[in-house]
Amino acid sequence: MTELDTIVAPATAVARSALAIVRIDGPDSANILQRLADIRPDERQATHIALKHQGEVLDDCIAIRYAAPQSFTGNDMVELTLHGSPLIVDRVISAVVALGARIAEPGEFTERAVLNGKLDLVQAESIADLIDARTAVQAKLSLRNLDGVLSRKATEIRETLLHVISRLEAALDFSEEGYEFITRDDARARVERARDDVRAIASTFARGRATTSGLSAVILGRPNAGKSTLLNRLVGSERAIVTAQPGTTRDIVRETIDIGGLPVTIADTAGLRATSDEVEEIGIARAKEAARAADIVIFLVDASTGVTADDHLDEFHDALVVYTKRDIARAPAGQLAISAKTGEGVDELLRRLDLIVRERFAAPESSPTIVNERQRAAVAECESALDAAIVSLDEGAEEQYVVVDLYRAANALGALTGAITREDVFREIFSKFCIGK
Ligand SMILES: Nc1nc2c(ncn2[C@@H]2O[C@H](COP(=O)(O)OP(=O)(O)OP(=O)(O)O)[C@@H](O)[C@H]2O)c(=O)[nH]1
Ligand SMILES: [Mg+2]
Repeated sequence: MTELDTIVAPATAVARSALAIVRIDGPDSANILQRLADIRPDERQATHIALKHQGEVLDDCIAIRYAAPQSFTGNDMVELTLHGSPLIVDRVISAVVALGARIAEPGEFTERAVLNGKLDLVQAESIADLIDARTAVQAKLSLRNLDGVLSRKATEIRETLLHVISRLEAALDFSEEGYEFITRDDARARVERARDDVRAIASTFARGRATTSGLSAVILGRPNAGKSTLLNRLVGSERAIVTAQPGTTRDIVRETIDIGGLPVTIADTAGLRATSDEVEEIGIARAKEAARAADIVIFLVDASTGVTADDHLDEFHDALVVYTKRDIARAPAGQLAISAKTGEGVDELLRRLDLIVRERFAAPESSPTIVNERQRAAVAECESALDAAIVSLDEGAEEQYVVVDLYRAANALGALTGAITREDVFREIFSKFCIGK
């Protein structure tokens, strides 16, 4: 095995701040620290040291030394808490590089943690999501996956499959003697339960993705319906231009607010109407395109004119229809009505939006949830392999065919968490399964 590089990088944003952390990871980390500070701090003891390089003081800092395998990466590691000056961070990193380390690649510390089995792939991904989280609900979902809710479920299902595989394979080895290590009914029942569990995980994708990436909402409606006025009220600032002239908004204006615990990016668009103005027409095309791609469409109807054929409301049947200008006109009974100008009814609109986000998009609070395309693909592969295995079992196919699909399913779950597969099957056979010798 080749010797691991020692790597260095700032762990905090490079900006003026009270403190800044620099991480050094790899076999040389403690030696480099010793050469900069003249001492080798005790493991896991915050130690106040002066960093010097080539006769110059770099900073006065707190160093913590971790010894493998008890560190975030599982390697020998040093964390330096410096004063938060980008210049100091730069000089310290240059000194560490001069002493033999190299600058870390993006994500390399976490990658090392995965390679050392400190984290699995899902946990590594959830660290990135957690750092990107903009709302408490997003942070909660990332923390659950970092804690291993999804990984544990995937591992549990995978172990069930490996158990079935090992018994079917044992039956193959001993087929001449006529031993049966698992009945087909038992195998089928276990595989079916695994398939149902995997299906349940697969079904969380839309919500998991929506929760991590946030949602898009588009405000549509005819010119002067009050779209820009509503956007401004929702974001609490004069973000979009409002005038009494129809056709004011041309380009899309976007702002993100928290609704139902998720970041929702709201787009104010050009009013929909037939027009000969080229710029306005482009704006209207963009509005429609944005609405088709949006998670939520809020369709504003001016209560003083009501719905007309020009609205083309039928093109957006999922839209939440909201009557505006209730301060000057009455909306049809039972319809959600607001005045963006006075604020009447806007709370009710926000409650409705909150409900839509929670009921249609937010991730469930407790079940294992997948959040990205890589995870979706792995789970889908597993589900299709299990479907195939069930068909084979039902058709009375030989064990060896069933086993091929079960391996594919187990490997897909292994790919999800980053685990290895074939060796695990051996371990399952040898550790728990005594063949009587
Ligand atoms: N009385 C009343 N006037 C409103 C209300 N909402 C908007 N307006 C007025 O209606 C006019 C148009 O408002 P905007 O918010 O610019 O309408 P818009 O839908 O963005 O219009 P376009 O950008 O042209 O498509 C302005 O004069 C607003 O002050 C409301 O709830 N009540
Ligand atoms: Mg507007």
